[in-house]
Amino acid sequence: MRFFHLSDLHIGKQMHFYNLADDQRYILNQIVDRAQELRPDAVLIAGDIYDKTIPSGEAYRIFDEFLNRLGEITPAIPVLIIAGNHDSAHRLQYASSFLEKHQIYVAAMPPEKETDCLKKVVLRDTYGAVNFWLFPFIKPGYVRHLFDEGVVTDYESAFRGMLEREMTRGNLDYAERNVLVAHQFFTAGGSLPQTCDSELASVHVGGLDRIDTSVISAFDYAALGHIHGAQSIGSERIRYSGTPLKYSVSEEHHDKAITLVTLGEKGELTVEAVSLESLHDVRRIKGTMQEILETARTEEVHRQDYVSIVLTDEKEVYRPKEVLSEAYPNILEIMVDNARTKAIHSALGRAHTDTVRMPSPMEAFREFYQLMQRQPMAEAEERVLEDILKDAQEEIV
Ligand SMILES: [Mn+2]
Repeated sequence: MRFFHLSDLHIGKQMHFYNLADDQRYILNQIVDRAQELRPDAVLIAGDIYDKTIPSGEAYRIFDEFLNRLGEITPAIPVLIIAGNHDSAHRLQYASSFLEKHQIYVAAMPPEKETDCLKKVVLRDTYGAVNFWLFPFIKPGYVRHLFDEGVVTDYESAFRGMLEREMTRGNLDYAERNVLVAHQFFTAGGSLPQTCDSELASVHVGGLDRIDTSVISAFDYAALGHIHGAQSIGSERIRYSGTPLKYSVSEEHHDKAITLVTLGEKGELTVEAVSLESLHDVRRIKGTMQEILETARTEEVHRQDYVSIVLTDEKEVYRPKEVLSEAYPNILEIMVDNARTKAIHSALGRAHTDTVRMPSPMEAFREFYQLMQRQPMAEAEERVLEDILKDAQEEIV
């Protein structure tokens, strides 16, 4: 059994106000071409199909074209889809019973009623059945009512509870071959996956959304979505495929790929990366105005790439964007790194580095308070804020 593992398509996403529709069409067409060539037995998409809960007409059209082109391949390749935290479960569920007739299986809504189960799609190869478990993104509050009081206290107990529920009902048997498709924040014994800027907003502060991989280690393979850089977590069998495109400058060194998984007999697994080539790259350029223009003029560079430019001129350039746009039309941002900006950084008491650490809510508020009140918060005020932040975090659960 060979299948493609994809996730986090984020169709409809913009990057610094650039519409990525052409980039997304290009990469999805390439995925269809690879499917045509490699003939996987299934295509798994582990959540965040769309970037927004209310996708634009254009975003719907792009995904529609993708499914249609995949559907033209014969014999048909089943497509297994779950909802991520960016998707609207209700919208993604639309027409799913119709789509199923065309071997497109969508699980967007978690079980609601006592009698509901997780969606299991069974595909067969020469060794027998492989059960694909479609586990859409959940928050504890989505499923708490299905359990006794006090069972679901956080994301981990909710996720574990849902799997145990299937075992108790005799649906899930780890002696068989099982593949999990899920979209959550998994950690392996306290070690976190490598994150990047494009998924920052999805990952909660405080770590309440973490689920340890021990909860899913009995699966033969876990096809995960949510984290945007391709990586295994804790074991080769548990993997984030990452986004098919770079969605932030922090991903400049990512190798975007389709994860190609081959399951043999129970216990046998091979994971490969099928490289994807994007229409435009996302990268950083650093230098003086003259150096940057010179490179653009004399070297074979992809000028259409999405670029983040750091200017190092000591004498600051007037209207740099107008000049640089001639060489690079798709500029994401222009930053200045010289004696003046270094002085500002050191006056703010920050180490001057290229990466900016996200402050905790407490640190951010402390800084804001200082700025507005021209004095630090009193101890009693800090305690009030701590309570408010704690309440807010509990609400997330
Ligand atoms: Mn995502």
